[in-house]
Order: sequence, then structure tokens, then C-alpha cells
Amino acid sequence: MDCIFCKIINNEIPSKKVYEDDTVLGFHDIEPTAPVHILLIPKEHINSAAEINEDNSSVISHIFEVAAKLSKEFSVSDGFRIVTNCGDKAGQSVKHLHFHLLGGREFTWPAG
Ligand code: DGP
Repeated sequence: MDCIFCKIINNEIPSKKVYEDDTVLGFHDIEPTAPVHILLIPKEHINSAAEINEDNSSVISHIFEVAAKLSKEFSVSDGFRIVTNCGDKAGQSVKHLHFHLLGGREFTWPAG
């Protein structure tokens, strides 16, 4: 499968990793939109949030545990946003489930 994030997981493409364990990888986004912009991905290839199900969902809670830990490490725990774009209409450009952990600036709501 020609997936850029699977290649990052397999070290075929370099990335600036900030977290790694058996099931989750965290690395800096190549096009940051905030002072802290980390991508958290399951190592298992899941196309998007639309494909989370009872067989693969345990990694999602783990990703949120990692996000909370990283928010403290990167000193943004007092205000951060976690975003997953799902599908073309929502602007998902990489078809491997990922959560943007954004912090270090003010955020408006509702998001555009
Ligand atoms: P989305 O638009 O929600 O699918 O977000 C995809 C993000 O992935 C986007 O913010 C840019 C980032 N990205 C794409 N290719 C690479 C890459 O090769 N390395 C890194 N670190 N980030 C990437």
C-alpha cells in the first residue's frame, strides 16, 4: 500500500518523532499551523475515523492518553485542540487516520 504515514512508521521516510510505542507514533507535522503541531497515528493502517470499529478502537483511547501526556510535555495542557479530518469534504489529505494535536496559540470556534 502506498501510504506516506505507513512509510514514516517503517522509517522509509524521515520524520521528527516525539512519541513511539508498539501501537502509536507521534511526530511533528511537516506544515505546522500552530507552534505545537503534532500528528498522532495508529501504527495499524486505518483509512480514517469513518473506519473505527469495535475491532480497532482500543488504539483511539490510547492515542488520547498520549495526547494528554504530550500536551504537558510541550507545555500546552492549558489549551490545545485535537482534530481529525475525515474524508475529502473535511480536507483529509492523507488517508491514514491521524489526529492533529495543536497548541501554543489561540483557537477560534466554530472551526471553518
Ligand atoms: P490532513 O489534511 O488532516 O489529512 O493532514 C495531513 C497532515 O499531514 C498535513 O498537516 C501535513 C502532514 N504531512 C503530510 N505529509 C507529511 C510528511 O511526509 N511528513 C510529515 N511530518 N507530515 C506530513
